[in-house]
Amino acid sequence: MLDRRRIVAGLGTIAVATLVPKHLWAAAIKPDDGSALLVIDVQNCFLPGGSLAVKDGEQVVPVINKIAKSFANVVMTQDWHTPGHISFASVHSGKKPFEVIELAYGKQVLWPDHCVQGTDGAGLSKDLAIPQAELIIRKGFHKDVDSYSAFTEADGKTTTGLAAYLKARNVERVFVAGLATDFCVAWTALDARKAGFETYVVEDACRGIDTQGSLAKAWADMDKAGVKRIQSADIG
Ligand code: VGL
Ligand code: ZN
Repeated sequence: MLDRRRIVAGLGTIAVATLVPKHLWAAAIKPDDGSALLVIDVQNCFLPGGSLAVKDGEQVVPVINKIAKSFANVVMTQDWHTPGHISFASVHSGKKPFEVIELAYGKQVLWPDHCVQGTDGAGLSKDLAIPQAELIIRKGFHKDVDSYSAFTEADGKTTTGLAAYLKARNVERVFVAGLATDFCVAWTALDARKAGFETYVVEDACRGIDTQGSLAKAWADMDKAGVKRIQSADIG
C-alpha cells in the first residue's frame, strides 16, 4: 500500500511537472571531461548562398555557440572534397544533383559541387565562436569515396581516426550538432554508437536536407541504434 509520504511526494512531482517549463525541471545533462561536442560541417557551402545550402542552416550557429560553452572538448568537422569528387553530379554524365547512383561501396546521392578543398565554400562559418575547439577532422578527401561520417568513410572501413582519438582522451559520450541532420550528423551519430560511445544528437542545433524521405529515415535509424535525441535546453 502507498504510504502517505509517498503520495504527497508524488503529488509534489506532478505539481512541479505541470507548473514549471520542462527545461527548468528536466534533469539537465551536464557535459563532463568524458564528454565531447562534435560540430559537424558548419561550412559556407551548407549556409545561405552556399552551393548546397541547407534550409535555415544558419540558425544552428548561435545554438551551437551557446552549448559549446558547456564543453571542455570540442571537435569540428569539415567536408573537404577534391575537385571532381565522385559525390558530385557534375562528374557523372547525364546525372543531376539529388539523383542516386550505385557505386562500388553502395548507394550514393549525387550533390552539387560543394566544399572543394581550399575554397571559401569549404571554410567554416565565420560566426562560429568556439575558441576551445581542439581538433578539426577533414573528411571526404579521397576522390573516389564519400565520407558523411566523422568516423568512417562511405566504404564502411576507412577510418578518419576520430574514434581512436576520442578513446585515447577518455571520451565516453559524444554530443552531435551541425549540418546536415540526415547525412553527416546522422552518419556520425550512427558510427559513434558502433564505436561504443553514448551518443546524443542535439536536434535544435541541427538542420536537415530532407531529400526522398531522408530526414525521417535518419531519425528512425538513429532511434533504433540507441542515439538519444535531445534539445539544446537539456544541456547545462
Ligand atoms: C553533407 C551532403 C554532402 C553533410 C556533406 O554535411 O551533411 N551532405 N556532403
Ligand atoms: Zn560532401
